[in-house]
Amino acid sequence: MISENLPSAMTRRRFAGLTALTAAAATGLTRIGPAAATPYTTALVVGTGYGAAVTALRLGEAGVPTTMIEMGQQWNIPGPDGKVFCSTLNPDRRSMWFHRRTEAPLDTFLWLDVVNRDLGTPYAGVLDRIDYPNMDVYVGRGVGGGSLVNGGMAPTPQRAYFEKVLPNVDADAMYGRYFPLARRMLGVNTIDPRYLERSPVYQYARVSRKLAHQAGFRTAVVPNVYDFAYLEQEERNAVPRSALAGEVIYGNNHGKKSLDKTYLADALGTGNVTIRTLTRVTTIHRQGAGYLVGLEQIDATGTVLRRSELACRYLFLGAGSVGTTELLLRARETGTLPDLPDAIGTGWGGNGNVMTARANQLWDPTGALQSTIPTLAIDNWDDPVHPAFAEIAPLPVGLETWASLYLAITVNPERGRFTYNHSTDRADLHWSAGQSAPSIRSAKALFDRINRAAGTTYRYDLFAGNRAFAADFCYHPLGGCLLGEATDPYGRVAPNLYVTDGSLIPGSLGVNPFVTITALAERNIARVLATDVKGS
Ligand code: FAE
Repeated sequence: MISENLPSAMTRRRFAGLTALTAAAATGLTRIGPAAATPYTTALVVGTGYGAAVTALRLGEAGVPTTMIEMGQQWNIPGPDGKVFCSTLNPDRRSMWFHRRTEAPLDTFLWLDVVNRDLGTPYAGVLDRIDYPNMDVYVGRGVGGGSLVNGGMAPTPQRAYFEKVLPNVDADAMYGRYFPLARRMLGVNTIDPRYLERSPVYQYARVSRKLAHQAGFRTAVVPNVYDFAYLEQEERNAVPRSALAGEVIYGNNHGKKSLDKTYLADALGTGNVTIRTLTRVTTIHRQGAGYLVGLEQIDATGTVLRRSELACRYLFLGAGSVGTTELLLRARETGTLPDLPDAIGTGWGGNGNVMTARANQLWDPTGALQSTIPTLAIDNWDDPVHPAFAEIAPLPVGLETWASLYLAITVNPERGRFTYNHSTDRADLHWSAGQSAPSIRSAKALFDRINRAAGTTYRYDLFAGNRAFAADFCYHPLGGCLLGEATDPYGRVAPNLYVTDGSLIPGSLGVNPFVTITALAERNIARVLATDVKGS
């Protein structure tokens, strides 16, 4: 595991952290760290996704005793098939977070109900879909958050658009320091152009690129955190297959530098950071200069094992756009933190996500064996009316489909809003079907032009209701606790209470978001450590 996924110059600290993660998994412990229960921790970080992982590492490096609380599992123990994660082709209970059926974004194939599977008893799987009226939000669950289930695409946003979205963030510091730091820490790499041109596993990408160029569009190579050198070895059968074995949204067993291999391993390696898994933060109260959080620990079948409380001086929320917003709304509306800003819950967007597919001509096959790791995008971002950045996605079903699939990121000025629902104790997202219309219009403008130039059509067999476009789900939830509105310019929402994840970004970024979430978290924690955090 170690040699395959890490740069050769692995630090002693990362090695120590990886060893801690592995040892904890082997013994089945849910708590990675000293054995005694901790009633108090100097810093408490909720979640283990991008913002949380950055924050924990920097706190740990500064010598601050830090506890991370993660509601999902640590994904390190092989199942009966010898693998930690299941594939998209053969999903089992490991796939979904307490769902009775898989909920892949495609509903059917050739109108047949062959994509999704019944799962039996609900289980603490790795991918969750949180369903709201008109919008389903996909998120990762486990040590590493979204990094466990995402496609690894790691672009940096266009500076001009970033400056529009976050005008109060110093772009010079972001582009000069924090974006390069994030890319280096995350292990971002780019496919070898010769491999991209010759490999049958990227035939699907080349076909879409050719048709995009014919229609007058530009394409771009998108960097990734999947190790492309490993992928090349997969194709030669020199190593176990992952991207070539249909693994991605339910986890990759190999090749991907998810956060447990990078930031989190480094954080644990500082010796100051521990992680408690299968534990959900439920409530937040103020206590003295710090906070008291309510915890609920479950086993992997969902049985509640224990409810407890943990006090801290500094509380960092990295539970993701939905998770962090829900925690703060609950605290404000149930009166445990009544003075939180009114702006909490506002400014939500799905990064203009819309999925569509085209049917190609018979002379344009897309390949039976496809890499699950996307590497090209159609870049129509400079279109003044219908800007879109459309990732060329695989359809790795193991047989020739002549289909091209895309996940487009569009500019959608609509914003949703969360409110707290007292009867369910959850946040409700208010998003109307009409609010997705601008995304569909932008994607349609792009793909209508490709279809016209190629003499092709959309696929209507993949999304329920014979739709060509699906904009009722997103992979990129953003907003809910906007930087500079619900928080101060560095994520402070109240004294010693900070937001550190995708909820800071106002609904749209123009590209896949995790590099930006990481870089912004680096920027914010650098300031908070310099000015707020005092020893242990
Ligand atoms: P996130 O990674 O969601 O982590 C939040 C963590 O907090 C999770 O581990 C939760 O289980 C945990 N949590 C939530 N509530 C609680 C609670 N109350 N108590 C304890 N723990 C809690 O947050 N982005 C890209 O840039 N490139 C891609 O290629 C890409 N592909 C994607 C594909 C899929 C299928 C999905 C679902 C997402 C994809 N994304 C991609 C989005 C990306 O993973 C996402 O923006 C980041 O993971 C968000 O990072 P955060 O730090 O905000």
